[in-house]
Amino acid sequence: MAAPLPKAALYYYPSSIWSSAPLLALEEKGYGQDEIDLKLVDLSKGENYSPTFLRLNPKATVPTLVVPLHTTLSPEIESRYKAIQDTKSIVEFLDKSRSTQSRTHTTSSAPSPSLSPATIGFSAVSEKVIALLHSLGADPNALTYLNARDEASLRELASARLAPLVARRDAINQLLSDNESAKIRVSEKTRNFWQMKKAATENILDVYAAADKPASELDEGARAKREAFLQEAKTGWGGLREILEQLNQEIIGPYLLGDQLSIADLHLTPWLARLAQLSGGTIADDGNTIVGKLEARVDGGFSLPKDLSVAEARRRAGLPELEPGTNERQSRLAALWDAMKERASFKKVYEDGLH
Ligand SMILES: N[C@@H](CCC(=O)N[C@@H](CS)C(=O)NCC(=O)O)C(=O)O
Repeated sequence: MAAPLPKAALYYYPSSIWSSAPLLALEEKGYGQDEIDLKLVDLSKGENYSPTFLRLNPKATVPTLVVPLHTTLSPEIESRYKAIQDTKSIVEFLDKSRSTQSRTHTTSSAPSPSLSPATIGFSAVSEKVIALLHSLGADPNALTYLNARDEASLRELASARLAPLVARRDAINQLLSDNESAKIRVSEKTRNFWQMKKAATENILDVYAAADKPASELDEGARAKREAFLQEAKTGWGGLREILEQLNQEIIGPYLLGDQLSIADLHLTPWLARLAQLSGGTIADDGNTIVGKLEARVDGGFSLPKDLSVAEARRRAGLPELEPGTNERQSRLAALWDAMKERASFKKVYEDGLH
């Protein structure tokens, strides 16, 4: 019997923001269940810092896609692999690697639309939006740790996020001590990386661990740390206003590039889903509600222009009319949310709620 064909493996964590982009892509591109191995990396246990995972991705992030090299697709030759280590390249790879014409290496008969922008102009918009979503100021993971505007919301945040942070710190400590006792052997570079991640984790942990105490009971150092944290949170969340305005402006509607879904929508959706969740949004909310909650969280006085008609946006997305004759209006981000929410890919990736 012929050896099985080498397969690609997607390393992911179900509730991670950026893992959701390739997971949406797998559905949208019609990949068969057995075409790609899904390998869970438990971020809450710090599994991404293990030496094995670091060999695949020295930045220790998911998603990571390990693909067989083209020249060795023949099963007779021992397979060689390369790891694709960032969300943008992974989604592009998944888009290019399944086409409607090719029926080899697939058990799925689902259609496989191209998700690449169709023109040079659209490519430029798409690149710009993806770069903006992955920029430092827009980092949804940082905004997750910083989701507090005052001492009360800091207490709430700490009670939800302290345990996973402690687990991560402990996992890194274990790796450092295993290396110290020569149970494992890693390079100086890896040891430094662990130490850097440990310090970053402890920085936040210090603030969370003291969250229950009123400021008057904190020593000077802890009080200064809390103040710096709340200031960073304010700056981080405040900076989102401009980013939301820019994104909203770029969206043609209902999708970024009009009535056809494209790659950038697969980045926009997980980004928006996490920020919506952090702002108190739920899977049941429609676009106007989600964007309203986000606007209130970022800056109570701000609202994106509602320059699309809901009826028109729904028509463009191929969705049934809601109540005939209403002239409700919405922002472009809201229209994108409503359109994405109806897609099978979204329903699958967010079946357990927003994350
Ligand atoms: N620039 C990376 C960012 C990926 C990223 O931040 N992944 C998060 C999960 S959404 C992660 O793996 N974090 C683990 C960690 O830093 O400990 C990409 O685009 O893939």
